[in-house]
Amino acid sequence: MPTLLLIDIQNDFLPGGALPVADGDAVVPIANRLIASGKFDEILATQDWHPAGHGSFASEHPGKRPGEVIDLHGLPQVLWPDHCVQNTGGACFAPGLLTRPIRRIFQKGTDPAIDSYSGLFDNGRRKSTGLADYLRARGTREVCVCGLATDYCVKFTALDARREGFDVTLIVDACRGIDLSPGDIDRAIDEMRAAGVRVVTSEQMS
Ligand code: VGL
Ligand code: ZN
Repeated sequence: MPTLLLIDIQNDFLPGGALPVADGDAVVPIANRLIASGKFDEILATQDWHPAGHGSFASEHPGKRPGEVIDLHGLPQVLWPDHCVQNTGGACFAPGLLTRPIRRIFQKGTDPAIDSYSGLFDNGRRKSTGLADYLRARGTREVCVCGLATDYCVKFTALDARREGFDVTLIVDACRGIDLSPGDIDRAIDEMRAAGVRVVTSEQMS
């Protein structure tokens, strides 16, 4: 049976949060149905988990605004509002998410000098979160990915998991995206498909 990966279903990505994803709260009941479905061996989650003053925060770069792209220590970096600061309410899981079945949480974005969209590696692929090794140690071959945001952390997690040799399924209705440039979400889904990610709806999972 596959493992379900819940990506960044955190308050700051919900409507009213610091980096709100439109309709982001809609993934919670869908994720809950998947969690309770009995179709998954194991439930794992990621959390965006930035220190205050993270390099991806526009507030750290005088004169820059969220949405602008800068060079951050050699990598292109979209600047974001301050979000998911460690141990703040914004970094907590969404209210109502069935968190008890989550066996392990992998936190990312903890290094102030580099962002980490993927749940497996930072954006420079320098440091691992331990998720890939964890899955291999458990003998997991297939992961199903859902959460926030489709065009950032969900996409980078799915692509890294493919690159690491896992079978990857995107549960597309259990994701919402940012669409900083209109079409980003659709392009992200195309990119995942092209990399061999299976794209299904939560209904098709049953
Ligand atoms: C995310 C932007 C910045 C995400 C995290 O979870 O998709 N997006 N940090
Ligand atoms: Zn972030």
